[in-house]
Amino acid sequence: MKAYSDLGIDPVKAVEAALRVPISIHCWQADDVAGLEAGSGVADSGGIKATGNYPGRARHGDEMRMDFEKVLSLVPGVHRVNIHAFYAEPGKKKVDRDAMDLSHFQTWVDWAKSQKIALDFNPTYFAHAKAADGFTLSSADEGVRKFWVKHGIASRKIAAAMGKAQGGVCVNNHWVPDGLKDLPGDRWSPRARLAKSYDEIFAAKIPDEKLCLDAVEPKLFGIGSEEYVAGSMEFYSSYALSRKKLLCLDMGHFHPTEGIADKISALLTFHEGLLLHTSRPIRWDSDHVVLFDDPTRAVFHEVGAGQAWSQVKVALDYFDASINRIAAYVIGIRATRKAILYSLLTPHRELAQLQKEGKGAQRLALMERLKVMPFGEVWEECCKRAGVPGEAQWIKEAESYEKKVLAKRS
Ligand code: RNT
Ligand code: ZN
Repeated sequence: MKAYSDLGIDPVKAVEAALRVPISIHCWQADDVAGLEAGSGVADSGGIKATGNYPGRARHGDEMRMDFEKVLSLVPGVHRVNIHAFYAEPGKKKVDRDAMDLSHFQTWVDWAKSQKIALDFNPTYFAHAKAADGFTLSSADEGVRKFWVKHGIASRKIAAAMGKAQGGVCVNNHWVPDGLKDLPGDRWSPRARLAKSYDEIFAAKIPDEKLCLDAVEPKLFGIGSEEYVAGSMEFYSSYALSRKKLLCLDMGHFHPTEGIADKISALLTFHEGLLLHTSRPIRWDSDHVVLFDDPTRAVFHEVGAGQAWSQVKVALDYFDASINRIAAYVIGIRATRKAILYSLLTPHRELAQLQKEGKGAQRLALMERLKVMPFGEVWEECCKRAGVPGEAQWIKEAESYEKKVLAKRS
């Protein structure tokens, strides 16, 4: 700890601040992005794919919630849970995406309240017969396009109602898979229709609109949309800026060697806010479990350097079906929290000052010194304060939960 005080950093304050940054836990790692709709389980539809068949995936909402309670007991700090629309629980009747309302998520809302956590939301524009040809909001089929516009509007109403139930905003993130495997004959029309659809979605008047904070998520390519994705970075960056929406940056949605860290200061010079999807691409948008690695550290380094904590929302987005899913959650959530804490322990002002003074060598020297600081000690303190197991202990709890609960699922 003294090593940080010597640098002018108060580690206790850093820990307290790090614990307060909300991390939104994606519900879809629990069941390999299968969803709860009858006949769904189409994890590989719509440009994304969960690979692996490790036993123990959650098979219904109750198992998901049970798993989340275990996960929440092993991760320090403030968390939210991020629900996708196809995790609706309408009971015996079936409800299609265009007709969903808050009542279909009441179990989630009640559960969140019991856990004292807030929810975020996502419309699900994939894993559906009307998304089978790869186009939703940008579809040339007017019936299909309208169906998804209705779903978008429904999602905003649900998010706002969730916001009302929890007494604070609910982030509603829109991602569509729309794109083509091979060379398009027309790159223009789908983009024009995509903008038109979003304009229709956001024009609809909904109750408690202020409690629904909409974000839009670009992507460079996906499985089956290798050549063309209508909702590219340029498209959504321009859309979000001109329509005052949050822009979502997913760490896996760019060229394989392109990071998002450098984009943060550029975008926040103009945008009001960003939603960050922490993820880990390996050679493609593979959604590996997030680690406390250079790209993740770099993202939160930039947020800290710009003191932009209030302008970013942090959410996780990955799904690995090849390992214990509780551990997959815990590793990624803890890694994200570590990266937040690491940034809060960084003397950003001093680094900026050294740059201003043209002291390039001193700047590099300080950066190198930071890497050998006793970060682990502060992290253990962070876990202790939050009342969760330390780095050597939590995996044992995940193992015993696997033995007792997960191994019994078929
Ligand atoms: C897909 C996007 C999107 C999804 C989730 C399930 O490439 O990253 O965020 O992963 O909506
Ligand atoms: Zn994402």
